[in-house]
Amino acid sequence: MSTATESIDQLAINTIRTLSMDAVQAANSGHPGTPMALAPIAYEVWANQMTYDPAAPLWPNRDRYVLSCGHASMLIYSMIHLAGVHEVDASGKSTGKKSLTVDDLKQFRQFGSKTPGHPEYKHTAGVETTTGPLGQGCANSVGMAMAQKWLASRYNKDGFDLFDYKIYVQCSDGDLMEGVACEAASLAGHLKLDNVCWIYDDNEITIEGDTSLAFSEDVAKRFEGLGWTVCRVDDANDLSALSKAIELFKQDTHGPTLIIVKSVIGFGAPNKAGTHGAHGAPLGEEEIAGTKKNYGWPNEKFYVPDGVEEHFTATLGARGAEAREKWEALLADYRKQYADLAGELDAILAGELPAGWDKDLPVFPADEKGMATRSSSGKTLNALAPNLPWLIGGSADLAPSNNTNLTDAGDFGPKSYAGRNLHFGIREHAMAAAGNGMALAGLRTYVATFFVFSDYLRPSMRLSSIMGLPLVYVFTHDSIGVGEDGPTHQPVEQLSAARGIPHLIVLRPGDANECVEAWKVAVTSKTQPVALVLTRQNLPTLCREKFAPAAGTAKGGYVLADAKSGKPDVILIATGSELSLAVEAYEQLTADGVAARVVSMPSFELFEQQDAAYRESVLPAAVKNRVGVEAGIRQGWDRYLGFEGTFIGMNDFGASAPYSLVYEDRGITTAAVVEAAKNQLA
Ligand SMILES: Cc1ncc(C[n+]2csc(CCOP(=O)(O)OP(=O)(O)O)c2C)c(N)n1
Ligand SMILES: [Mg+2]
Repeated sequence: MSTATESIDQLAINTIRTLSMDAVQAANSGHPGTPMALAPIAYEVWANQMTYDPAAPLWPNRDRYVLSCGHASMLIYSMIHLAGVHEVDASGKSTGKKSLTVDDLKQFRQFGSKTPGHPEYKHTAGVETTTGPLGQGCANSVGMAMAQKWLASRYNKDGFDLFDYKIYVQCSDGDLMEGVACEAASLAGHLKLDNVCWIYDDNEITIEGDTSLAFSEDVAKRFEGLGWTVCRVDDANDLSALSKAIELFKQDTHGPTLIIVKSVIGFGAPNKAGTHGAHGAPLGEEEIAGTKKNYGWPNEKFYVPDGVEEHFTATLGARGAEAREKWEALLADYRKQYADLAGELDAILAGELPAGWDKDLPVFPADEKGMATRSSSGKTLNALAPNLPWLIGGSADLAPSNNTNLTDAGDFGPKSYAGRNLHFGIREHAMAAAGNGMALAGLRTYVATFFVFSDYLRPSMRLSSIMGLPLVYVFTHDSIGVGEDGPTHQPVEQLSAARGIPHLIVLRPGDANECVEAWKVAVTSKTQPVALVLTRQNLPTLCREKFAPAAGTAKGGYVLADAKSGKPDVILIATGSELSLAVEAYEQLTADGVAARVVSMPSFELFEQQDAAYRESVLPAAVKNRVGVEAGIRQGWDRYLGFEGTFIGMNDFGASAPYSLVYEDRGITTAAVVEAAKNQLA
């Protein structure tokens, strides 16, 4: 390394540091110490290792950089600024402007800025995924790596290596303490994902102090046990050691790589190294002035020395542009030879569905005995799969119960990445986080488990929503209808809890044909995750000549059966498995001369998206006699029932017994609905 390069390296690294210090100071909040210490690592990855074109931040074959320790957000913002990453418009095209200007850095953590407290996907070009909840970025990266492998298996051809990108993750003690990252690491090791590299900042400090307070395991041994290649860099400032470690990763074809790097938090600030001050709070003006003096810098805020941006343009920029141009030429040739596959790629990247995706969807005939919605879901999924080749997913070891297996689609595993059946093992949280990573690549991904275990993956489901990723959650065994497995396996509050996540569409179809409609909603959703909540037990398949068409499902709520006059005195509202109770009650009430209406309400969220006139037509404000029935808690139902409505549902955990007995015991029965309706009228 010549002195000239050495000095530009150091100049660039110190610029990352000073920008981070200045931004945190200006915001008077945030973490300056970690970006300062990790600046050389980010520098090495961006300037010398990643294949990434700042002018095309969404180029499909770009290497991904994930800052899993999102509290160090000024690190990625400094990189985005210095590397000159372009802003993109809604269609993903460069606007030619910078994603982040110095002014954006000055607005760090301010309302409406492009530099929020933690990195947010879609908000800032150059941010690949939303991070902040420790562990999530690590687990996302495993899904990103799975997506790369699958894309390569399906679309790479001889002479056409369209997908060979790698994923670099910077992570911290907190990331590696989190269970979700360990689940994901275990999965990555099993799958032998040699395209993902975690660079772990072993700085021996977290918020409460020295990691020895709570963390004394041998991380290297753990990861070796998980099937990772582990290497060490003793000093985060040693660029040549970092470069060697990353070279090892690039050559390793055995599995994922963990690079354990020793750093000192706040390195570069003379006095605050290792103190809380450098950790979760600004350094202070005096400290910053001292540091800048040490660097031989002017005491100027947000100062970027000449040559630094140019250096990134000459390294990352030149390398990335060349690779991208080559790739685009390659894709143009690919188009000629593999027009159909190229067409698929266009659709994937645009978030579109192929023509005819819905042509084989089933229509289920009326049937008293009926079938479980988990079964109609499995049939629907298998009718979709052949016509939607990038529909891919799996379960946390419950595929036979969730009915998520795709016939003839093969398994995705360490020996072949071509299959579309994913096997997450019993790792619900990592499953959802990896699902997010796959959805980020444009794959129509679904993940599955028992509904009660949605609690195990909830933090990642929340992030699907925050990021606007249309990940599909297939949750079966949706209530006390589970029966004999008992209260630990019977969801009670989970429906209400799922509805509590903004933007998540929760859909609990009431029969087989509503289930088909629910899948249509799921597959066509572009910016909202969808949770399908499905039964274990059989439900009657309603006669759609007698009752309204199941297409009403897409509106979230619809009039399934009405009073002859069209002017009901009482409205019965039900979801999922309780819909048939409401229908039976309706028939009894009608026979007794009561003017009743049944509203099927598979999705509160979709119903709320309808205009006021439609909602009024389904639930006329004047009709105050209302009965809601759902085998869950009342929370959330008051919106439709008001103060005076009656709710028939759960207010305690279930019990281990044949499910019909549990329903009986908890008073969720047709007779109870009839009685409640009559009491309403009285
Ligand atoms: C899931 C989760 N829990 C808690 C936090 C709050 N938090 C932010 S940073 C941090 C710990 C920081 O320690 P470390 O991960 O070692 O990062 P470093 O301070 O070394 O940069 C915590 C607990 C969080 N962001 N995510
Ligand atoms: Mg730490």
